[in-house]
Amino acid sequence: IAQLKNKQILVLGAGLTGMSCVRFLTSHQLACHVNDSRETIIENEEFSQKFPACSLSLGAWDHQKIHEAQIILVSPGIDLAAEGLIDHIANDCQVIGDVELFCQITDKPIIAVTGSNGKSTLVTLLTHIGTALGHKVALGGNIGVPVLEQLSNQIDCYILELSSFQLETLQSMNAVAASVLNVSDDHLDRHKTLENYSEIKQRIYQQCETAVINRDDPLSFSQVNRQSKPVISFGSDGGKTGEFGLIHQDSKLYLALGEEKLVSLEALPLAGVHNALNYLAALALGHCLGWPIEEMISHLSSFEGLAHRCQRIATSDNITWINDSKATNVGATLAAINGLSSTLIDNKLILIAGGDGKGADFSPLKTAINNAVSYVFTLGKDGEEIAKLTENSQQVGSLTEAVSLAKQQANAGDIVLLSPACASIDMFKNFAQRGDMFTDAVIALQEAS
Ligand code: UMA
Ligand code: ADP
Repeated sequence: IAQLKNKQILVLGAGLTGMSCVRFLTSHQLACHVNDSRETIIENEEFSQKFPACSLSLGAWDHQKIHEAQIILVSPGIDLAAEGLIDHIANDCQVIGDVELFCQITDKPIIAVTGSNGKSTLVTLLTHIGTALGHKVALGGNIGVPVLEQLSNQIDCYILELSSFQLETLQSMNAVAASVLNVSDDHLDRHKTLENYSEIKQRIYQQCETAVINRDDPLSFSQVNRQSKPVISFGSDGGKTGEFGLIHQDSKLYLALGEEKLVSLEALPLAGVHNALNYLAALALGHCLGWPIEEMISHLSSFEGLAHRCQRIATSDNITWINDSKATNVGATLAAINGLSSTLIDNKLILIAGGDGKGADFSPLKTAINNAVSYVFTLGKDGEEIAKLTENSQQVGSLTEAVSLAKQQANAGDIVLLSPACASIDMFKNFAQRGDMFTDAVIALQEAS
C-alpha cells in the first residue's frame, strides 16, 4: 500500500473490478480517478457522495488522465492495445490489475486456477471441500467476486479463479499450487493465437510452489520446468505412482492416486470424464494444502455442481433436456457431446448451438457432431458457421424457436442439449440469462402440451 501513497492513480473500467478498486483505495484513504469508455449505470452524483475523494469520467477514454497517471489499475475486460490506449500511457507508469495488487498485499496461501473450461466448477468444488474440512476458505476472481473484496485477516487460504485477461497483468503471485486445467480455443479475438493464449495461461505457474498439471493436455503445461519445481499431474490414464488418474475396472471408472482406487465415479454427482478430471484436479490441489485425501473424498458427494453446466432440467416428457449454457467455447461443447453421447445407445442427441464465437475455429466440432449428433439447430452471430459443419442442421431466429423445433424432432429417451460453443452477448445479457430462457422455454412447452 505504501507504493500507492501520493501517486496519481487511475482506475480503468467502472465494472465489478473497477468499483472494487475504488472501494479498496477509499478504505485506505487513497484518492483515484475512474474512467470508463461506456456510459455505465453508476450515477455521477451517487459516486461523488460515496467516494468524495475520487473523480469519475464516463462515455469516452480520457487520454489526458491516462497520460498523467502514475499507476493504472486496469479491469480485465479492457484490451489496452485494441482500445489504442498504450500510446497515451507514460513510460514510467505502472499498469497492473486488481489481482496483482491483491497478491502484493496478502501473505495468505493462494491456490490459483485457470483453464479454458471447468474453472468455476473446480474452484467451487475445492472451496466446498475446504469449508467442509473446517478451513476458512475465500473464493474470488473471475468467478464474479473481485479478489480485493475478499481481503481479510480471518481467512486461512484463498482460492482464485483467474482468466487469461487477469493473468496478463499479474507478476507477483506466489501460489502454494497453481493449475491450468486445460487449454482450447477461447478469447482469440483478443489473444490472436492459441500459442499466445496458452503462454498467457501458463503465467499462473510463475513462482508457484507446486504446479498441478493436466497430463492429457500438453498446451496446458508446455512451459513447466519439472527440474525447477515440484509437479503433480492428473489425467485420464491411471496407475502412475504418485499421480492422480482414472482406473477402469469391471466397466466402472474410479478416481485413483497411483494404483489405489479412491472412489467410483458412479457414486459421485458430477458425470462425464471432464468432471472426473475436475475431481482429480481438486484432490491434487487440496493435497498441496495438506488436506487429507480420505477426508476430501468424503466431501465430494455433497457437491451438486453449478447451474448452466450440463444441468438437467426437470421435465415429465421423457426427453432429457440439458442446459449447458456456460459452454461458451468449442472445448466445453465437445466435452458435453462426448460425455452425453456415451450414455445413449439407441436414442438421439439433438444439439442447440451458436452465438458469438469470439474468433474461434469450429472445425474441431465437426467429427463429434457428425458422429454423435442427429440434428443441430443454430442461432446467433456465428450460427451459420456451426450449421455448415453438418447437413443435418437448420438456422433459427430465437432460442424459443430452437426449443419448439427440437421438441418436434425428439422422441422419448432422446437428449436435447443446449451447448452453444459460443458466448451469449450477441443475443442475451449473459450465459445465465440464456440458460434461464432455455429452461423457461422448455417448461412453457411442457405446460402447453
Ligand atoms: N469497459 C470499457 N471499455 C471496454 C471494455 C470495458 O469501458 O472496451 C468497461 C465497461 O464499460 C465496464 C468495465 O470496463 O464498466 C467492465 O470491466 P470488465 O469487462 O473487466 O468487467 P468487470 O465487471 O470488472 O468483471 C471482471 C471480469 N470480466 C471480464 O473479464 C470481461 C469478470 O469475469 C470477473 O468476474 C470480474 O472482473 C471479477 O474478477 C466475467 C467474464 O466474462 C465473468 N470473464 C471472462 C470469461 O470467463 O470468459 C474472461
Ligand atoms: P469456466 O469457469 O472455465 O468457464 P465452468 O465450470 O463454468 O468453467 O464450465 C464451463 C463449461 O465447461 C460447461 O459447459 C461445463 O460443462 C464444461 N466443463 C466443465 N469442466 C470441464 C473440463 N474439465 N473440460 C472441458 N469442459 C468442461
